[in-house]
Amino acid sequence: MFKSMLDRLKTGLEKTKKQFVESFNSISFGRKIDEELFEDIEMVLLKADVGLQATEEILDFLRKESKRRKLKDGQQLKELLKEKLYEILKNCEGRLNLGDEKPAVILFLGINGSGKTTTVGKLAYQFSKEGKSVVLAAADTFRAAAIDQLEVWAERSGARIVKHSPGSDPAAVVYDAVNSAKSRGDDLVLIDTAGRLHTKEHLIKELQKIKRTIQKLMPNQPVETILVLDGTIGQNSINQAKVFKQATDVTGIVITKLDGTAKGGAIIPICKELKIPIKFIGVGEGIEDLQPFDAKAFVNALFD
Ligand SMILES: Nc1nc2c(ncn2[C@@H]2O[C@H](COP(=O)(O)OP(=O)(O)O)[C@@H](O)[C@H]2O)c(=O)[nH]1
Ligand SMILES: [Mg+2]
Repeated sequence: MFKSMLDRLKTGLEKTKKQFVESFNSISFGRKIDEELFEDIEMVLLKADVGLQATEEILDFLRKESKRRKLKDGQQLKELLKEKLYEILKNCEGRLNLGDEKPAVILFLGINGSGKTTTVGKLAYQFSKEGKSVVLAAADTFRAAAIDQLEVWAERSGARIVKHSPGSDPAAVVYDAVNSAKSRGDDLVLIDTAGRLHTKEHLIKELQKIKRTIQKLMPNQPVETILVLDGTIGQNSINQAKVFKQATDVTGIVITKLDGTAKGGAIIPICKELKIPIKFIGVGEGIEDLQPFDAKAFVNALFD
């Protein structure tokens, strides 16, 4: 059976939603607005991993604004909360910047296991479905298995793969991939990288080398640099992201595995603290389970 995007989003956010809806139901929104209700809402937000700072700010807003608007009951307060969450998250909606030339180049970063290869595969599938020719660069040369995994996604998505032998220089793979895409007129190059580097200095050097390689071949193209974050670790991903942000210019975030966690509320502090556009969210392991981040749909899915 075909599932709509909205259904996938709702199913994907089920665990986080439970945290919201069930607690809210137990809070009973028919009741009048008092300090106890605010405290209950605070608990819900903290449990969903919205984080201390963001939760305090939201509660502050709810207290002041409900007074100003002379709200009467919990139901109205719930609407106000939805409004506030949407206002925060809409600042973080972002779309891919593919530039004006061919190929567009998208570089994927993130620690091992965050979901890079899967995201590359899902995205390759979406672009292929739109009729675009996609090249996958197997720049995670750390393990043979990583290259094999990308190869499976290339087959599933109908993309071409450029790979070297395990242990070879990732920048050389990137060179071959971008160069061949340029000469063949392919639309996109998606670059899968390794997440395990010994030190931060090593990470910075490696990323800079890859970026220089791309920019030499495509001097007028933006290098869309996507950081892939594992949604199941909630707010802990923020510190991880800061390391990558220091290492290179990150232009977008993908949050994966939101289907596997009740900590989906962490998207709020991720948005507020990192100030990097969230471009996609992963809501399952399937090839169709990657969606553009839509703040309105996200907030609605939490409360429906
Ligand atoms: N449930 C779920 N699993 C995901 C999602 N994205 C990735 N995964 C799984 O996370 C694991 C690690 O993903 P992988 O792409 O290999 O991570 P990488 O090491 O960053 O390349 C795999 O088992 C994926 O199937 C998602 O959105 N939802
Ligand atoms: Mg991988």
